[in-house]
Amino acid sequence: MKKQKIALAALLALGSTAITHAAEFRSSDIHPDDYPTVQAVRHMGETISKATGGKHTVKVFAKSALGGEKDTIEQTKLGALAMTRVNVAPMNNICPATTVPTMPFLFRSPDHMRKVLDGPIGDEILKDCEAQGFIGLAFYDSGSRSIYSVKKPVKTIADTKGMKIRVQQSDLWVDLMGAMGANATPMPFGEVYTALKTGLVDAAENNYPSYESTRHFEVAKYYNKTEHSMAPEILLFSKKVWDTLPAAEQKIIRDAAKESVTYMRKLWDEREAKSLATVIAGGAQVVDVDKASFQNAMKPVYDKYLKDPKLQDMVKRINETK
Ligand code: BDP
Repeated sequence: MKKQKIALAALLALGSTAITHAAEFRSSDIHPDDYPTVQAVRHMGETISKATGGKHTVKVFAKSALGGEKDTIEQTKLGALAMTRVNVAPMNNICPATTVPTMPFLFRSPDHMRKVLDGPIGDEILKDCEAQGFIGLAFYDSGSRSIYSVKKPVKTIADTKGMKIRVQQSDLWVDLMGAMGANATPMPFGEVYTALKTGLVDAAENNYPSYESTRHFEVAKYYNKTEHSMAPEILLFSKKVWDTLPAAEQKIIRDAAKESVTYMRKLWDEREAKSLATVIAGGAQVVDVDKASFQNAMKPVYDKYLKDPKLQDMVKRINETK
């Protein structure tokens, strides 16, 4: 009884807006249950549940159960969904700063990427999404993306000329492939397997875990190590829902998200190695690529997407990050 009175007094002291009901935050992901992004958000949910004494929980809907990334971003903006875990690419047209970590050949290594995204630059990018209705909670790893092709290997940029390559739904990606001389076909992730199989596209591009979990390696057996982008994953919370939560609970959610990054990275490193072994056992061929030939063609992409001095400065600081 006494405890209840104290709790009530504390809540009243915070003002009426601070009194919220217990919530089950629904979160979406296009990946299957065992994928590191899904596991990481579930882990975050457990942390939140513990820290709020079971008041708030997170339920992750995996495997595009609530739609593709463009749809779930929209639902999150409207507040119909509390959270969504997506790649930064479909945010490129919405939140300009997300183009920076998507840029081709920007990060020198996974460590470089982690260092940048864990620091002030990462926070600036996350913050930039707020004006568009999203609380950027964290970045997750997504490894390097490389082109995988059905009919022939890709060894230099001459090989991508005229190739139809599936990309994520982002203008930057269309131009990135254009700079390689390829024809980009933007489409949701869930449609790629059929597109490769029916010849609608000649190739797609992704990291090892996605190439493996989707079984794309069965159709496109050349995994050509272009490693052209390390576009990370981003975890977004609906600003509409966020604004109904008391500050103390917002802090719990932010901290739980940051903490889940360490957990995710461990799973990620393990999964990359496991996926590589699986695709090789399944007949995929990993092809070495003349990376410089691709790198040298990227200037038009930098010129077009980094017109804003703020973004140019970010790239400069990223390059200077040791
Ligand atoms: C994967 C990302 C996922 C994207 C997918 C894609 O984890 O968020 O939807 O690539 O290419 O690596 O669409």
